[in-house]
Amino acid sequence: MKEKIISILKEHKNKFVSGEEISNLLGVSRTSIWKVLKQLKASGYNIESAPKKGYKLLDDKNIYSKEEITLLLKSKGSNVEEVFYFDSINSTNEYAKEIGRNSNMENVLVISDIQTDGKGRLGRKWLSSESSGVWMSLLLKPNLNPTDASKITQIASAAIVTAIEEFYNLNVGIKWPNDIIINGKKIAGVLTEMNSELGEINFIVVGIGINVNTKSFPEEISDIASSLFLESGLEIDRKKIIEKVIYYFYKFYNEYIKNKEFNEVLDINKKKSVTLNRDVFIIRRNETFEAYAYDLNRDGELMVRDKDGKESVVFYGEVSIRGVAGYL
Ligand code: BT5
Repeated sequence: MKEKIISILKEHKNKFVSGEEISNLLGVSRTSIWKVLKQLKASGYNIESAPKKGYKLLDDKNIYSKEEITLLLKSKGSNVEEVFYFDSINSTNEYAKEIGRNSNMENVLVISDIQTDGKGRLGRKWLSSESSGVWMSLLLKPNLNPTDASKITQIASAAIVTAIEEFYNLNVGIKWPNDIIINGKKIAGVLTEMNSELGEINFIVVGIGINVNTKSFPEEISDIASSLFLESGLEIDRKKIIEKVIYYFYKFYNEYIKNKEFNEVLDINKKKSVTLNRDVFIIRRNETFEAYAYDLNRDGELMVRDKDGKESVVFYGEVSIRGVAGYL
């Protein structure tokens, strides 16, 4: 009902709509409408109420909630079927995996304002502070071979880059396989996790973390991390970033799932790569070796050449990459 009342107020933005009118439209009592309006005011909506006239929505900017995100996605015809929103959660990936294990739902988007135990790859941490970033996970159930799951990371990276470049005049790079980089610093990361058995995928969770309006970072990552705000000076409503990233994600994902067409994603990953055409350290468990990264193959895996000229493929998931001359 909350979502419906917000829609009605938005349709009449800056105009009064009476309690009776809302009550007739929704077929519920004026008392329950009054209760919802009270909740909406408490959660930040600027609603004027006047006796006999009713209610007028004055401002709904920057409200980060299930209803606002759902309405925005719906208004753009998104493939997302359901949004779960939290003010705080341990990790949106963990929650999405739980839904994946316990239900038949898919195309579910889990979002939290804060993550208390945000996860990176290989057991690393993802710092996810309040009111500053987009921390979200999509639950998918594609009919794919488990070996193709790494392509989902590249689809997400391509979507993030394309979306960011629509809003900001910034040059965005991809550090293979999952880091989004601006001016040499990390502003976003992707963590794809899969649950599969007997050669079949049960579900995939793609977790996306984007530092949008973050003003500063803790010392442990301040050398390597940045945000869209710090790089551009622009503060943007996080919902807009969500909507665009999700839009491009599904554009590329549907192309791949329905038509097995991965070329556009591969092209973006190559064109935007800050890893290709340079010497890199490949860090695999306790072993590190140096090689020249010269291409991505058709599946988006990194192709490298070692000092003896021997060529090999580096698979997603098992490695970290560092530039020989620093983080990149
Ligand atoms: C990643 O891992 O980059 C994947 C990040 C995925 C985060 C999303 S948020 C929503 C969803 N729910 C989750 O729990 N996770 C996903 P990796 O490549 O392993 O990078 C982790 C490293 O990035 C850390 O070891 C830090 O050095 C650095 N780091 C941590 N927090 C950061 C931040 N907010 N911004 C930039 N760098 C960060």
